[in-house]
Amino acid sequence: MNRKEFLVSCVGAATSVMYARPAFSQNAETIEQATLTVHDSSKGTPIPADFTGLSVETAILPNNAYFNNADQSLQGLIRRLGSGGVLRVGGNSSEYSNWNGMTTGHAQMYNIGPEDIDRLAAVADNVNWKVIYGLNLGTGSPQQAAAEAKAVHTRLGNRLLAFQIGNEPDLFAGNGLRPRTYTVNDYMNEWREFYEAVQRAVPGAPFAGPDIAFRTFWEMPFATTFPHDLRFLSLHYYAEGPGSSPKSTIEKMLAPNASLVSRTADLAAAAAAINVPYRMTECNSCYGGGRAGVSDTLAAALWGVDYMFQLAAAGYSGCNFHGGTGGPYSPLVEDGRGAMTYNARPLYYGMLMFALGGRGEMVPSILMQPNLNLNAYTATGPHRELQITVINKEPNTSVDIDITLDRRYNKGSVIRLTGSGIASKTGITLGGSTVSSSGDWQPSSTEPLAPHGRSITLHVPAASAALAILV
Ligand code: BDP
Repeated sequence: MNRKEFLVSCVGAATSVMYARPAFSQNAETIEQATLTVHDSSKGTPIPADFTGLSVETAILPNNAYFNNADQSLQGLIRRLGSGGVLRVGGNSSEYSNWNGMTTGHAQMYNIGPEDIDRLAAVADNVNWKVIYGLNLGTGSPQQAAAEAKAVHTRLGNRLLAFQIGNEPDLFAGNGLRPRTYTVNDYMNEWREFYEAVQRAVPGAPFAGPDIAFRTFWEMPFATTFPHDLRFLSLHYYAEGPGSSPKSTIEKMLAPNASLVSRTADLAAAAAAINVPYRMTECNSCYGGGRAGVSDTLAAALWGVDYMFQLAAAGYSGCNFHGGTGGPYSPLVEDGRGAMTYNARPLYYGMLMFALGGRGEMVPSILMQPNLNLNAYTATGPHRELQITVINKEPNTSVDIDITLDRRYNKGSVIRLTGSGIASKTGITLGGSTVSSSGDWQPSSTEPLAPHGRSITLHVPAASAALAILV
């Protein structure tokens, strides 16, 4: 499937039709024209209410300054992203955890105890989010996993969306956790053993998997071997990496990535074979913790909102951005002025924009544009309001978009995601406002937008995104 076919198959991601752009448009600060035809009376594809997610390293659990009932900052920032999201706990560190002092004979680096699960559960309750919990396959044992799962299940109850067994097992053959000959069959044999041990301790416990890094040919055998045991299939994705490489650039992060399309096709086929949803359980702009000057810029905010819409349009049930507070890619960062105070990074603003414009059902639309790095997504909200999100990832080219609609609307407004330039790390605003460290945010500058009959014009400056809401 090529990119164009992929876009056509995605309801809600405007199908892009490119036309040749005159050479002069490469100059700084040009303005281009585009049109968007929105089929807002068509039936849409629902965006799941628990689509938004965050992903943290398991190693963060014993840090009582992170998930802590008394903290108002982290909880406020999570809450601002919407009620009913999903926290995923896992990552590389999940393969080196010890459960409650139980030994497995392997070198394990830190201990998690019931009190750590209590704190996680208290925060999940307070913010009304669910949890995906990764069990240690790398250096763990079925007995350890069963005991840990029992404690997690007892405390989280219905908030537990699923357990996963192992983090990126498709990399085990290369990262020293297993022999170089390790295959998906070996993984499935181990998975079954862990799964059965957990089921004996917690009958009916929900599971998902295989939580792989990128070898999506693992999805189909895994799905069809365990067709009745999985709530959803999972995958990870990083747009580029590693963070230490100067080749990890803003330009590369923002470029269309064909591997996401082909991996999604494998994942979707496997999920369809056993009729379950599929979720991006860990992802971000750049692996290796992200790259400063790339993952923590306005460009990452634009990348993030675009990527969330791309996944929603491609049928994903959700998307968990990795980071906690670590690395330049983290949507949240510790304030540095004291324990338990966090600040929103640019990527967080992208997530917040999705929270505002990614509700309800994605409806089809067609974007005609002169080969710009520009995407549009259209969704009808719970009250039939129309949400049009346009993301202009061009550093120097603005665009005027003539929008044609099926339906008539009385009035509209625009909220913008902007900063002082695509590489700016500070001064990012949404609706003219910043997000406070307790998650307070409200737009200070919404522009009115008057629909003329069934048409409107929207100007989207270079390196910015605009959300038009019509009612
Ligand atoms: C993923 C791991 C996660 C890492 C991330 C990274 O699952 O634990 O933190 O890569 O490289 O592969 O940043």
